[in-house]
Amino acid sequence: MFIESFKVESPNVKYTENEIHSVYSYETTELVHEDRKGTYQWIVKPKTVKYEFKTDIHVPKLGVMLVGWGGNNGSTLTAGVIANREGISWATKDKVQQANYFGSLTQASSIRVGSFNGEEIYAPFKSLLPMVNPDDIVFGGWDISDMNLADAMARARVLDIDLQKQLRPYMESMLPLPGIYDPDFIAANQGARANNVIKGTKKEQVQQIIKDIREFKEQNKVDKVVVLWTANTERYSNVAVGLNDTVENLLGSVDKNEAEISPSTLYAIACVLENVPFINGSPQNTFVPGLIDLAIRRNCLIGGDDFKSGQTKIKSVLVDFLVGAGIKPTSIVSYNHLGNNDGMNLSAPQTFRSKEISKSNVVDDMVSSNGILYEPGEHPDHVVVIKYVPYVADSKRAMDEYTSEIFLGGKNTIVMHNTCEDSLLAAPIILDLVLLAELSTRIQLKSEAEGKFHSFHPVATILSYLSKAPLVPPGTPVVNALSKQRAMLENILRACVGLAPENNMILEYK
Ligand code: NAI
Ligand code: DG6
Repeated sequence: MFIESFKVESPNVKYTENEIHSVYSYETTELVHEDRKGTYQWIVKPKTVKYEFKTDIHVPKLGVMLVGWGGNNGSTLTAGVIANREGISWATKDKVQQANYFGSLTQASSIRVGSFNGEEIYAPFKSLLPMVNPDDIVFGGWDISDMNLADAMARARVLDIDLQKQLRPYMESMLPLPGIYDPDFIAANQGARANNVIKGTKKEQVQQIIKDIREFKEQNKVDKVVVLWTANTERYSNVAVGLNDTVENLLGSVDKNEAEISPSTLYAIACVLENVPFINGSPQNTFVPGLIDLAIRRNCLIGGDDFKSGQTKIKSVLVDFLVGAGIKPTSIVSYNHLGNNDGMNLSAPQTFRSKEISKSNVVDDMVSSNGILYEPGEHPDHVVVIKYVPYVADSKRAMDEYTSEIFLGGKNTIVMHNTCEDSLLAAPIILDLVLLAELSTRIQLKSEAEGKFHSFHPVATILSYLSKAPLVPPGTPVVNALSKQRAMLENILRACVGLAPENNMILEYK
């Protein structure tokens, strides 16, 4: 059975007119490796830590500024939100289609809240805590191409033509602000669309982005802004002592107009200085060490990297299943071809390399979790191929071959083929990223050992479910397995309303 909303009644939860306050027992373990009578033993001690969570229930008017607003993802997301807000329906060759938010974890998935008369009861994910309604988001942003959003939507060739016709009047007047363009960081084939660029030194470019954010906030009367990079994949920038390894060196390099500071890092610096959350939806190393330290110092949310939309999402489910079932993946080969502008940009070796890295590291945690299957340091062969095929446009083809060793040396090969508009997968993920980033800035917590409430660590691991290569604070484990990422996010939000983590035990019926 499905219910629309619920309220938790518990001595551990208090709803006031400003916040939800919950007291939460975190059940965890402490490990020690000790000499016990001459032999070293692992001792596991279960422990309970008391936490308190405080969630500000005032949902702000949210502005979202996209870097790369006029790209396929940016135009598709903007179009999709307007279509939902305006309740637009359109004729396809199959049926009359109604706008929806399918593919969004927050808007279209559900959580289990309990059992009632022997029936499982589910509620919308978004009913857990007060969240911004995506229909109310005000969009803006930058693009190095000056095309208005209606023409950008047509250029993307993603949406049905009848829908495009209805959306055009809403989108014609939406014009991207000039962006920071540096041809050294993206493919040379992007030069032709760069007709809308910010001039000046890197320092002046950062100042311009700050000015743009302030003006956007003011003009649209929004309470909060989140900035998200959905622009071209850049090449990796060099990380070097004296260049970008510390806050001082990074900011000093901007002052000195150092060539190696990438556009994405410049946008991110501007956001952190302005205390505006910044999320990176592409694979490059925008978050150089000096920038991560700056975000930590200023307690400003940063998150990324690279949207986990299709092939990698399935990989982080399938390999988790195989390794979890005691089956040993030994070779994973992932091909994809696509014909949109992203594919064209990725046809250059240096930008492809950024994507290859983020697509390749996604099975590490699953492999290292099973020492029965894998020797220390052993890894499956893992190859990623991306080809640009203009004809297929945004309709990406992904082909995967997983070969595994099974019982008694047998081999099992699974082959998968997936065809899908890439931007229709990415747009709801972008939505979730900005909605969850905003929500997480309204949550405070403290453990029993901490005197004061504090926000989550500024490096937002809570967004991992949506990222191919989750950015984590130094010394924090990276979790790629999709089910664990979802459980982490859901269980933290449950904790904020005093609900126990979903443990799937259903002991009531045992
Ligand atoms: P796109 O090429 O259609 O859009 C990117 C836009 O960014 C273009 O309009 C371009 O003019 C603009 N741009 C480039 N550099 C800029 C800068 N420095 N400042 C402002 N604007 C700039 O690409 P698409 O398909 O929208 O993808 C965007 C990004 O998202 C890519 O990096 C892609 O790799 C990444 N991504 C996409 C996924 C998907 O499923 N669609 C999944 C994972 C990541
Ligand atoms: C080709 O790989 C283009 C990329 O931008 C991908 O479409 C994107 O990274 C999505 O990757 P995945 O592996 O999540 O489908």
